[in-house]
Amino acid sequence: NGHGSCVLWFTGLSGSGKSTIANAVSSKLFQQGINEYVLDGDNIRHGLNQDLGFSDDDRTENIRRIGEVAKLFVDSGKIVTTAFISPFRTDRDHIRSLFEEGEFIEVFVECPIETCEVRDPKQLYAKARRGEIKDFTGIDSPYERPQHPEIIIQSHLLSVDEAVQKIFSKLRERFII
Ligand code: GGZ
Repeated sequence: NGHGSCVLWFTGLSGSGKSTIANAVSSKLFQQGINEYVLDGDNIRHGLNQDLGFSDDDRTENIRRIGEVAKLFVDSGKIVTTAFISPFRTDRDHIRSLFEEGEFIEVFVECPIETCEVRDPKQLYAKARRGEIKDFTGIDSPYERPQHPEIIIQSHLLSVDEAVQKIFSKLRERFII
């Protein structure tokens, strides 16, 4: 179908902009007639993974299943975009190992937690600070930054369009599109 397949694996804090940027990438790929799909909380945590919560073990299982689903989509020839916090380095590295060299593109959406907390679109940080949500990433549950991500998006410094451009450059550089 005229393009390669890969997974764009977004990782970052709640409120960092993963879903916004992932969806912007997805619609631009779609406009170009590229066979793409987005995996996010809406279609995964509410369906396949509705039995899972936010303990460390549940997050690991969440990410493991998403990795396997992403692999199926990549095998079917798509460009898959995933937007999950995926806080644990070993979990992300395990998923990387499922893919061929070059097929796994880790996109670190780097944003200071202070900025995420000010944005707080769903008031989840506020709830976590009040102790109404336990095990909240960045508050009382860890986030392990990627050490060698293929792409770093500093979402507090770039516009969504600039972030999309940066990701498209990588896809072109790798001859995926
Ligand atoms: C972090 C939580 C939590 C806790 C509910 N910790 O900003 P959102 O709302 O839309 O994105 C967050 C989403 C995180 O789910 P993931 O599947 O991406 O997490 S992980 O990869 O760690 O499995 C947030 C909401 O769910 N949320 N409780 N305790 N985020």
